[in-house]
Amino acid sequence: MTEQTIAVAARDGWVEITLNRPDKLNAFNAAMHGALRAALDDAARTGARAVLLTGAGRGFSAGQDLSDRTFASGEAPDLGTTLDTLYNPLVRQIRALPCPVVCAVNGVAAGAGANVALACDIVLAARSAKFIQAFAKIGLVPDSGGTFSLPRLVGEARAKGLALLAEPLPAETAAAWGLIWKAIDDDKLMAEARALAAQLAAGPTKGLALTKRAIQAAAVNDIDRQLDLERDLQREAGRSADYREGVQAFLEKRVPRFQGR
Ligand code: LHQ
Repeated sequence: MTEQTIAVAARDGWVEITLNRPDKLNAFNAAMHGALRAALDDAARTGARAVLLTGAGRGFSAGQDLSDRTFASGEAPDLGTTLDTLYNPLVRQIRALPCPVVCAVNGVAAGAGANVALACDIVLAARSAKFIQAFAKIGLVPDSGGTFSLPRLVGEARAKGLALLAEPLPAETAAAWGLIWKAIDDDKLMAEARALAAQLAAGPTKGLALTKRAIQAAAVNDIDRQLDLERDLQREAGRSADYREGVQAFLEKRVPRFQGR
């Protein structure tokens, strides 16, 4: 029987995707990459207004499956190709998805597993979860966008500490450092993550998607380019039905009914 490497549940306007190789702490193999990319494609194609990504069992993801034949064989594999074909497209896809991606880190997130989580837009983590830049333990370089996101999120000193020492960072410290949005009691994580995904999905999702784009672009733009981008995106947002509805609802002192367009 084929392993169901992910589970997908359609919710009310949003999609919940669960990495589903719990015996291996949801380590990534090629099948799981393929299934996850297809699920994200589907979410975009069907106009999902938010995505929630989490892991089955006691971990979020332990990164690359090191028992995968390609990696365990002892031969020198071309890991650049692995990044080109699997991890980099995944990170690009998450960042380009035109809706918020919430990540509920339910347990340990190590190696590429940690950095895929950090590629999501809002990261919640169970208080017992840990983030480990495990790469240094096996002679590798942080990948899946880690060397981009870590120094931007926590500064160079902490980024280097995390990447060079590969020590587990508890969820609460990750939140205090600004690496993630919030640490949450384990038993409340999924309820809170689902409530957040539902809240985002009921929001002005066209505007939220443009906001996501603007904030991501700020990592590489200077102030002039960023001001120009804000102008362009605000022009687009100002033409949306949700903007009209938001203003109308404010003036009528009622709750807005956003449609994501
Ligand atoms: C695993 C794994 C795993 C297979 C736990 N693979 N089975 C790399 C190469 C190519 C290109 C792209 O980029 C990358 C990026 C990377 O992600 S490199 C980093 C890969 N990940 C790691 O080095 C982390 C390895 N895992 C660990 O250090 C520990 O498992 C952590 C700290 C995550 C959790 O520790 P524990 O809670 O003590 O659990 P455990 O070690 O007992 O693991 C539970 C099971 O999961 C165990 O299997 P078993 O059959 O003995 O119960 C592990 O072998 C398996 N597992 N990670 N990456």
